[in-house]
Amino acid sequence: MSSRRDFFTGAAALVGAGLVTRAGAATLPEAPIMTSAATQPPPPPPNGRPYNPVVTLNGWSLPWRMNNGVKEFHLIAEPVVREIAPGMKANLWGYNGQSPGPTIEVVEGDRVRIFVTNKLPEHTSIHWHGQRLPNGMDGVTGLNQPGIQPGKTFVYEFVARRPGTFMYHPHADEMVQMAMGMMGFWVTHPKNPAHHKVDRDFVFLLNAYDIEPGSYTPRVNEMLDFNIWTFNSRVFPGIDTMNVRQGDRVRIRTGNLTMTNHPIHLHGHEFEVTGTDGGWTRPESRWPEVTTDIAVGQMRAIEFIADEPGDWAFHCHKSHHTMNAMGHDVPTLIGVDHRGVAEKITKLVPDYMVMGEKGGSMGDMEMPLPDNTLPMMTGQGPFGGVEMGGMFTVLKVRKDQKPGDYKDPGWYKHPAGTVAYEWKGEPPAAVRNHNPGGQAMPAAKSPEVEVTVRKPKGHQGHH
Ligand SMILES: [Cu+2]
Repeated sequence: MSSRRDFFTGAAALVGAGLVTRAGAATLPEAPIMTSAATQPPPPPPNGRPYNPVVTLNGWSLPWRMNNGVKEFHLIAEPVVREIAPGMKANLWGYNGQSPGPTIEVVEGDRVRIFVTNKLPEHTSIHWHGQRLPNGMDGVTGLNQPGIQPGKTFVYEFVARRPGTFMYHPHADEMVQMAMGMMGFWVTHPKNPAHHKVDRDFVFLLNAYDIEPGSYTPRVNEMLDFNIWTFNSRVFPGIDTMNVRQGDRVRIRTGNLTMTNHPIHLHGHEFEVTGTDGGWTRPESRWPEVTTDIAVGQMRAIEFIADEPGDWAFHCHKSHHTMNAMGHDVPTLIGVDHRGVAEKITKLVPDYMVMGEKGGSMGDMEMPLPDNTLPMMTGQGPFGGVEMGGMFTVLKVRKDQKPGDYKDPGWYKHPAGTVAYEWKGEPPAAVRNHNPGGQAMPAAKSPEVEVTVRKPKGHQGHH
């Protein structure tokens, strides 16, 4: 496993270094490969202008080579195997060993040269979403450049003129290549590191896949019915938590490269949108929110002071986006007594379980699954099943989390008397609501149900 730290300290494990030699192109920068899907805490920049690095959730930032004042990066577009969460892997396309690709971090005013080598079976290109750049560097195949054919390397070069939050993705056979996971994050830091300074700066992309339970490769021609909703190609409980110190100013930057919008919701705090894909928002344009909707192709940077200690949910508010596959096409059975049916089926199929009679909860009862898929709603918390999947993680706010420490501090220890509890007093006498003057429901006569039919007036005897 190679990490950024390994790279900077010159450790071996640089799978990509061999590629450069094989290509015989001595001028190509190294293309480090990441083999782990874990969050790689950011080292400070080894050279160039100083900046405060971001933390990519379940991702990493791409090291560069400084060449006569130009920051040189090497991206390799290639098939990868991405662990979506423990228990499920997907055959995706990505960059440098992972999907999404590595985050690229540069500083406002940096001249940047990006080598892109295509190891996919078809042509590709990279569009630098949101950047000011020469038109011929914008990456739209056919419009701004020819496609990068398999085996070929293209060079993009421009000055990172505008500080802010960006993405990169192909503009070639886009529907297939993005459905396969080709995308990455880009941050251009302000020239003055004191500007827009925060204590923690998290980034990730919203992405989605259609992977049939038990299979490994996304269905690339899917238009709407995706079934795996991910933060950086991970689902809960595979998404790392965001661990911060109480009182930290926290920024979370998100870009949406799915095919639908996501109302992203934070518990326990209010935030403001301080940046979009167009740049920093003006302070007088901001208002407090606890949910912000992120449309397709948009980016949002939210900021808040993490002043409430605890384990706070952070998730997309579309409830089917906090579920994994197998949540589709299940009929609503709330209130339906199908015990008799279940009994008969159980005689034929032992262990058969009818879903949904008392709601959809499966928190304490996970069904046996085919290989390589995940439970619909899962994850264990300190009080039992969390019953979530997909786009869900936890913001952990702790008094004793050290500055620069991103390690998971474990579950929150609640002060005595601050957890919701079961009331155990005497129940009050039942009171029936007679609802005088209103339309009371007729009482059902067991076992037969009496149905009252109100006939329309004025039509009696006219049929
Ligand atoms: Cu969503």
